[in-house]
Amino acid sequence: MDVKDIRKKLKKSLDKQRFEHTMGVMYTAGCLAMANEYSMEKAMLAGLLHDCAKCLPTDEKISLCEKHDIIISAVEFENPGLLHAKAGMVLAEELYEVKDPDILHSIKVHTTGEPGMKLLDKIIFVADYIEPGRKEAPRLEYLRKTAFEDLDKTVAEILYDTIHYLNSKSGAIDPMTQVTYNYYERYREE
Ligand code: DGI
Ligand code: FE
Ligand code: FE
Repeated sequence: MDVKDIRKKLKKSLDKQRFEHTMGVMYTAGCLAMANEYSMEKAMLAGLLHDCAKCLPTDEKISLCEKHDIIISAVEFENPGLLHAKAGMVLAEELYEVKDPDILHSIKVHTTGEPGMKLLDKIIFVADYIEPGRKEAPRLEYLRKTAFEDLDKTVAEILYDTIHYLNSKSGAIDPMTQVTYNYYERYREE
């Protein structure tokens, strides 16, 4: 499926706001790829598809995962919003015909991250957080600057802010978010 068709299909399956966010992540991922001598095409395609399952009803996200023997954790059952990453990987492969394992993997881990992420994983993780349409997160100006200077440090700072945000609203922290932070904490300076 070519990128134009993917874009058309996505526009129909995402709400307006999510589609705008998706465009922002696609272009931001492209910029981060330029800054890191990574394939711009791969980064933009991953950015385009990272939230492809975001607007599916919970039961569809669950059945997409179950069909592919993806284990759904207790935290994911309680916070089904988390499932759009794993379900997105399945949908990107099945519906959008993506075969590139790097792209599929970056979609899978884009919400919680994971220890020892590859460059594309980090590009998508960071682009998702700093894209121009994001308004609500704290320290956005700072993170948008460091993203182009030190990707690992930016991953660490985003995880730090996410964990603090979840704690402040008593949201359950996915064990993967925590182990990812434990791994990337070494890249924080302060
Ligand atoms: O899909 P997006 O909104 O673009 O971004 P995302 O895939 O990073 O999802 C962000 C949401 O996920 C945000 O509301 C915080 C939440 N989140 C991230 N890590 C965790 C989490 N929610 C819970 N309960 N636990 C986590 O560890
Ligand atoms: Fe997402
Ligand atoms: Fe997103």
